[in-house]
Amino acid sequence: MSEQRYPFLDRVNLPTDIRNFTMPELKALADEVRSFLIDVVSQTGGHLGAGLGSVELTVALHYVFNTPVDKLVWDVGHQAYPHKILTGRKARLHTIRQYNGLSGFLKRSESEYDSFGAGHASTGISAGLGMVAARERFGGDYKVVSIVGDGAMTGGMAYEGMNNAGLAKKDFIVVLNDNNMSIAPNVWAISNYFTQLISNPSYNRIKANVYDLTGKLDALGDRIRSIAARVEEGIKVIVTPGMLFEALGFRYFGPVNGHNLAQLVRIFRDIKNYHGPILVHVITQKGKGYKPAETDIQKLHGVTPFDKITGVSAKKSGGPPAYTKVFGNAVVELARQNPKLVGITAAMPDGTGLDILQKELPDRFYDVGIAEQHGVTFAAGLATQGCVPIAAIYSTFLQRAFDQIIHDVALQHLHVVFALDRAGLVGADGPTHHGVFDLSYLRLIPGMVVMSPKDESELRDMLYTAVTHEQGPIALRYPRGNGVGVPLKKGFDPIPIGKGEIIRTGHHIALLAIGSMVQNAVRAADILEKRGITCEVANMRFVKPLDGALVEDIAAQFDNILTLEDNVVTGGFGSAVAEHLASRSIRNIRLKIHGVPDRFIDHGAPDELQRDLRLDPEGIAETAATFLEAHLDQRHPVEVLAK
Ligand SMILES: Cc1ncc(C[n+]2csc(CCOP(=O)(O)OP(=O)(O)O)c2C)c(N)n1
Repeated sequence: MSEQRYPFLDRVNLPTDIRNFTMPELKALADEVRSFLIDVVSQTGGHLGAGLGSVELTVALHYVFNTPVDKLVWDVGHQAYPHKILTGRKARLHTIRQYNGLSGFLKRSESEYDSFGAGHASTGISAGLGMVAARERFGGDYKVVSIVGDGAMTGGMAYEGMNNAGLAKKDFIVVLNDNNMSIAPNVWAISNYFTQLISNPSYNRIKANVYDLTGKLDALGDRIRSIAARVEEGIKVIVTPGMLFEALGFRYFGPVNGHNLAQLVRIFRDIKNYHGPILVHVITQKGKGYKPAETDIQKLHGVTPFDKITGVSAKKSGGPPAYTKVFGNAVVELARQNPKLVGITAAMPDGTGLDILQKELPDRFYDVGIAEQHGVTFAAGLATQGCVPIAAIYSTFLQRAFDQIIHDVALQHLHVVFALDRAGLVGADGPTHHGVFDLSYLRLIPGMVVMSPKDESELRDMLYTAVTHEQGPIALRYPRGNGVGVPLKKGFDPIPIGKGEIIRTGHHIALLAIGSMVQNAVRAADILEKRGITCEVANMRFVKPLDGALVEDIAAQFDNILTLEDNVVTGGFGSAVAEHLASRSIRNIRLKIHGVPDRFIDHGAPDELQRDLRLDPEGIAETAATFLEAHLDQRHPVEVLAK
């Protein structure tokens, strides 16, 4: 960092360093934070748009509040890069999302300023309220401020938290950071409601007058202020009847221009010592201050390294199509064949590939907001009336809807197709986003079919199998990133439910693999062959129902079986194999379950993480070889490999 480029930021390591800044200095600092953010993220990649939009808000909050004693609770966390810059981490920002580097989200173990970890949306209000309750219990003296986006406000948990907070009536500040965007444009009524709050001219005029009045009354103390506030409340009820936040027990302040530092500082200073739950509605612009991000907001939400001048990504295009894209195209093909088919996303049209359906057949597409639980029950409702809903939800976010899958879908044997993108190790987003639990949490549900394709062509056939299954819930999960490059045939072929396939024959050891691990198993077999060890490789396709006959067949031929999955070893694919062998009293074979160990896996490039966990081809080959070397040791017939 050069002296001339960041004269103010160079003076700042922690928020205490800015608290005696003048307003012009503070503004200069905010500009430098923005430039620094663009400088670094253009080289590292990461989340950009949300951070650019929250620069002034972050500066103002750390200026006015006594962090880290006062607690800032950032919802989701992808907007917190400016917060990281101002809280002792600017020198390490260039390591963000990299192996052993800073996390791309909030992380309690990373900094005392990260009062609550995040990555999934809509948790901020509940977590903040918990801190408030603890403060009341232990008699602490600190403020709690939860910063929540308008996108996160489409998640039901935000209202569960507000409802509770309004009832508790304790001092608690919620900042609604409203940029009218989720990752995609924000959806439905709540977003319209926020827009109304901003654009209702009569209300705004009165509101501004009332706020100015209360502002000018500073010297006259709390009494007049509270009378003025009551007048303001009365006006609000007349002008915007049924105000949602007020009804939930929050005092509403705003809208405030989230890029006007002086105004932000003033309002935070004003409300800081007010009592009861308060909501400050701050209007920001995603991508603010960087033209390419302002104009292509969605694209520059999360970025790979890019050219700072043009905003164009340095990522090379080409190569096999992404699984997401193959899925999105297949959905459209199938939807054209079957008028009952509809697609559902929870705020991730581009991420799931359903944007293709949205574009091609808009009336067959639903974006329910960041509301996975609702999305699943909504799908269940659709299924009761003969629709074939495809709920396309990332593996990690579907965790939210576990009970809905059981109670609303599976228990009623409803034909809902679950398409879980980003299964396995996702890489730079890290532990909040790895999709490594789905095989376990889906497998235990009665009547659920769980499958995973070995490549993008099989993904198409599995999707076809799923939409024609008609006998209850069925899930397919596939990884982030590009397919393996196999040719895509025209049309679809059904896959018999519960049938795996042998894709390579060998003599020394059987590798039973699921999903993306099939490719790694084949490459591991190549490596081992050079060492004189030949492997039988099975593409098992289904975790449930497991191809028990195939497992028994293999057990009859091989003393050594290695199962491979990019799911936790607990309760996943390998467990299914072990349970099957045990249920048939097949005990004379050695089984090793190789997968993601029973701990949370940090962020890093997917290949680095796979290498670390010995799930890359070399690691699998090594694991298999070591397993075979121990062949003479018959003391451990079943072994779970968990580092
Ligand atoms: C439960 C869950 N579902 C989906 C996502 C993916 N996601 C990350 S950020 C985001 C949009 C958040 O919008 P908002 O809260 O308005 O924040 P902004 O990016 O606009 O600052 C979404 C949908 C998530 N993080 N968590």
